[in-house]
Amino acid sequence: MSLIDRVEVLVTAPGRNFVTVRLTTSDGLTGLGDATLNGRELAVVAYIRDHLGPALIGKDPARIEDLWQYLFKGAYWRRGPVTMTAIAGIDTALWDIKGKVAGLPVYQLLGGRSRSGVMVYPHASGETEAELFDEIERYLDQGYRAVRAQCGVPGLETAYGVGHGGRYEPANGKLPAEEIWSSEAYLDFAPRYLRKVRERFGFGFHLLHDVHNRLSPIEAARFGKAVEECALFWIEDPTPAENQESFRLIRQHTTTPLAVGETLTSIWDVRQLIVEQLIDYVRTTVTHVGGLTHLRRIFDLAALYQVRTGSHGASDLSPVSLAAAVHLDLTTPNFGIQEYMGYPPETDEVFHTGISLRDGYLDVAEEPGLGVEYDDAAAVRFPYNPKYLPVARRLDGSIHDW
Ligand code: CS2
Ligand code: MG
Repeated sequence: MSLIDRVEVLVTAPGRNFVTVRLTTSDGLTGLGDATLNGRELAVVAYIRDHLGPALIGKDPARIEDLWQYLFKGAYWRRGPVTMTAIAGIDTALWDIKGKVAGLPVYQLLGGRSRSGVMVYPHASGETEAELFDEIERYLDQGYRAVRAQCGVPGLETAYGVGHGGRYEPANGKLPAEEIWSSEAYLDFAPRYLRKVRERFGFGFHLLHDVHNRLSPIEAARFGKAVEECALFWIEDPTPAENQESFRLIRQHTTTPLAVGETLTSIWDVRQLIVEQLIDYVRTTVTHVGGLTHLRRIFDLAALYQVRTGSHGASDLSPVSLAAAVHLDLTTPNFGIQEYMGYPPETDEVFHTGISLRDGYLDVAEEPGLGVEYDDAAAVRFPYNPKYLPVARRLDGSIHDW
């Protein structure tokens, strides 16, 4: 019988930091999993290296479900981003190995195709409306069916979601940068530019917008109402979701669809949002909810309540995460959309994937497992480079949700 022989935690920064788990079996098969937690990478490295990894040696890699329960329940301490990201790295690598053993792509193990491709949305952003409009035009010309729009807010020096003359990368600086936020300025400006986007480009594509936890429930309700005429695909994270019932208030006021979940780490964190139909899209992702084994469970719960999926796919999730997401998206009946920002060339030097993009749809290559190769020689050229996500302060200097 083939057993787990080696657990490696690989850290590299080709464009940004990524943590990758590589499992090797006694008969020489390897599996990869993403375990990147932006700004907290080394906490996950230590958790796998010092706690989970040693317990896996000599175990049967075929028993994915049992190993998941073992790692989750075996800690006694439950949930949380560090734990769930560490479990995800291992779980995803186990699915990769199972696919290689079977000689099948992972999506075949999950039930086979439900669709021919996975609709994605890229990020269009600009410090000014003119820059934003140029980016939207560029994406629509490239054939995307959906675009997320984020614009700088007049009067505020920085805004989340806005790239500065290139890719959007919020993790920056050896300590968290401090940004100033005004919900009043945002509430005044954002509905106006979103309306202009529709006036200029029409309604023939899906338009998305991320609120990034910045509003209170009643402010979010007002925002949702103000953008109803834009027929948005969704507004994302209108208010922090620790208090799941607060979405009831937003719901009572607006028909704008709501999406939540990128920072949440388990089915219990989205349970009420789903079973009370307080959201329309669940944005949990492979890497932060304990891998494919647990994400599948969330998606199945969502299906019962007509909630669709829309997984987080920012480029701080590695190409291994994207591959795993696309395999699951291909099979999930209640799939909605997948976030996709693409990667800079350095990232592609380390992670080789057969993922293809055509007419705004992603697909995987017909290779066994996840279809991702990790290039060790390239990876060592990009050493770990500690970086932090920013914090936000209100105009009076107090801390706000970033
Ligand atoms: C964002 C992310 O993609 C999104 O919707 O909310 O860019 C988020 O800020 C980063 O993933 C944080 O690491
Ligand atoms: Mg977001």
